[in-house]
Amino acid sequence: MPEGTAKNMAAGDTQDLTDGFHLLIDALKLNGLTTIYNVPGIPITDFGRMAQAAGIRVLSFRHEQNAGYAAAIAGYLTKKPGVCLTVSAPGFLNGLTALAHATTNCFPMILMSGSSEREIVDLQQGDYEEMDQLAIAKTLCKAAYRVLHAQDIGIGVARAIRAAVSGRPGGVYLDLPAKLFGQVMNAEAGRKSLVKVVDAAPAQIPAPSAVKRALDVLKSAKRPLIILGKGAAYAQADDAIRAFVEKTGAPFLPMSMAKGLLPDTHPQCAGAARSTVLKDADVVMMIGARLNWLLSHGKGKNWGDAPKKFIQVDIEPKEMDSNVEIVAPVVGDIGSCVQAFLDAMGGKWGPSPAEWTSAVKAKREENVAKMAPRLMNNNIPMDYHGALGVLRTIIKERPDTILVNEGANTLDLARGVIDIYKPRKRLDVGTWGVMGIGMGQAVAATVETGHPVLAVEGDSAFGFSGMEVETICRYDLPVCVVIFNNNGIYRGTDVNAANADPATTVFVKGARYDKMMEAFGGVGVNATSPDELRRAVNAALDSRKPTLINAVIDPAAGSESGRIGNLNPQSALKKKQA
Ligand SMILES: Cc1ncc(C[n+]2csc(CCOP(=O)(O)OP(=O)(O)O)c2C)c(N)n1
Ligand SMILES: [Mg+2]
Repeated sequence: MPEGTAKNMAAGDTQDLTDGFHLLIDALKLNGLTTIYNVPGIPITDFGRMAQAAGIRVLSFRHEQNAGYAAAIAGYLTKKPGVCLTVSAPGFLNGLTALAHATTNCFPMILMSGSSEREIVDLQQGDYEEMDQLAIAKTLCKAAYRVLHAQDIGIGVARAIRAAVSGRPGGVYLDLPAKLFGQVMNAEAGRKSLVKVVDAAPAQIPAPSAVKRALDVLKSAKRPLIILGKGAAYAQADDAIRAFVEKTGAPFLPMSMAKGLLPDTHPQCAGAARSTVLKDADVVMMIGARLNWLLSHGKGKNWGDAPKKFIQVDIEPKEMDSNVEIVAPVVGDIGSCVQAFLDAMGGKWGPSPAEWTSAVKAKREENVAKMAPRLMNNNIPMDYHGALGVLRTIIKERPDTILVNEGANTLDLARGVIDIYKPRKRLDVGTWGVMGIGMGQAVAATVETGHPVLAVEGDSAFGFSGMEVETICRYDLPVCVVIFNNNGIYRGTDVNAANADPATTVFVKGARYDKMMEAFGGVGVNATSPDELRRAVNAALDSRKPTLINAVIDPAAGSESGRIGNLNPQSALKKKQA
């Protein structure tokens, strides 16, 4: 197979030749990967240009981490790997956090990074942006590959796609040495080397015996509970999941990104009675949800003393018994598993015990009623509830809007207050509780779905990706960012008793984030009351213009670490002295 640089080829032959640049473009297009989230530079600038010229949408960000978070959430929303493209060493490292985040959250993503001269890197002779990227990526993602020869690009891309989406999805690293792009080969042989991946994420059908075992346990329950995780939302088996949950009649609890799989206002939704159902349930069926810290590992005081049986539905067999005994593991993809449940349940499935469902309903109504007046308060400065009450109504009126949410109080309170009505309409910090996903997710969410985005951001959280408001303006995206500006992390009231430096958790007081948006031609609004906030958000969603609303929140309103202050370590010494 002829291979070399264009310079070595006789000028007349180039008609029948292709190169690494074009093979990579063709391989991506052949597999329907037509959007790339990118930051250009050596050695991938020309590749980005050529990809754009070839009809791929190449969106350039201001920082690779944000491009990476965009790719990760694109994967979640589409079930196809989201593609992030970066330069070598520092660009690669900037993208790596998002790749690890994608893997932890089970989002399919491919990080493609250019890399420097192999021979020099391996001898550590100090090349431009020298780094053994493959070795570093390996420990932080599901799979990592390097393509050294143009004729292997087709196979390399195919492997990356399969690794990202099959089984439990995750992040894949594809190392693309600079020399690869310029390699030339016969065009016909190049075409033949490409692979269109067939059935990239094969269905994984659960064993009938496992399905029966799970249904037997569920049927035996006096106080059943179904927990839906973002794995269930990812599956895009929305109708089957709804039919199954409704057929069981059991209360269900959505994890934050599973909200909207069934509407939060559904009569079986136990979101507003979370502590009651976790404590009192006797059988818990988890569907695409893991028993990690977000569910207190399935034990401890949140789960009460009553003995419980756990049923777990997950594509990853290793997930079973991760924290507590799973009496009925069901391994398979969520769509196939839920369909198997529906088929095996047949016509005869009694309703959930009425005593239980009415107790949950009563608790839920009590909590909702308690919350209602707080959400209607007109306090100035605004508190979280007054501002969130406004946003809750707006999402109710515009249920197709995608909510992006990060922060501490801004996250924890918005998660509880803002009801979601449709699947995959709430995107947030995920398994790690990571700050910085905001603007990347906002860009990808609207690019991938066409729906407008409402990004509800703590002022600290926003800062991690704030420069991407320029990106939002540049591509003229229908994104409305609302910053809950309480002058700091958790609160804006901390004081440093030791010297003149500000306390570690506070920011410039009275900052005007809205001016940032205006700097790039977007709409900026400073909102000091619930009414101003309502008008500004509605105007933004009507106009679809890039908008940033600086919502002025009482600096004293928040609490340390939002709802997870208990995770802060306490000194035994302090306790002794107290
Ligand atoms: C990458 C990353 N760095 C740091 C943190 C720690 N952290 C958790 S929440 C938070 C910011 C909370 O402040 P803000 O976004 O303003 O929300 P508020 O509670 O003030 O509403 C930080 C820095 C994190 N979760 N992720
Ligand atoms: Mg804050």
